[in-house]
Amino acid sequence: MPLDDCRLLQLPKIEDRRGNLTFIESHRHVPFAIERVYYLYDVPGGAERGGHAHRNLHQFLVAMSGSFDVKIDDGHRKATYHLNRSYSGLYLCPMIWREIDNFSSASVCMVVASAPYDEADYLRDYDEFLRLAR
Ligand code: T46
Repeated sequence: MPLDDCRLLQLPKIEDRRGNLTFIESHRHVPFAIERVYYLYDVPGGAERGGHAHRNLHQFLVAMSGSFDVKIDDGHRKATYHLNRSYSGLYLCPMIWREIDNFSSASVCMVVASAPYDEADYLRDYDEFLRLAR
């Protein structure tokens, strides 16, 4: 099941009296080649992001600051992850419906992705997603 492939991944954390350092390398820390990075920030209280799935995209979400919830659904089962660390994140394989909410103030959601932005890769209709996922 795709939901079983989605998992929390720990990142390297280099602790230093000057501050901590974390890094992400393709295929070493995430199971795909990184082609894009984007981030959600200045998210107002009560806002929800996502509400779609991707046909082929692999992603890795990290709470760079603050916290938020990621609700995932593979058409058969659902799970919720609370992200609140900058040295771990949630890997999402293709064909996962996701909704992101419960953003804390000043939270930043960074996403590393396996491909450039492509609207054709999105499934934005839940019924269509279910039809393809089942
Ligand atoms: C996802 C969640 C976690 C671009 O032009 N380039 C980009 O790389 C992205 C990600 C978005 N956009 C444009 C497309 C829309 O006009 O930015 C606008 C907002 O995108 P969207 O409504 O898809 O944003 P979210 O926060 O609902 O979803 C985003 C990602 O699109 C999606 O892949 O999994 O963050």
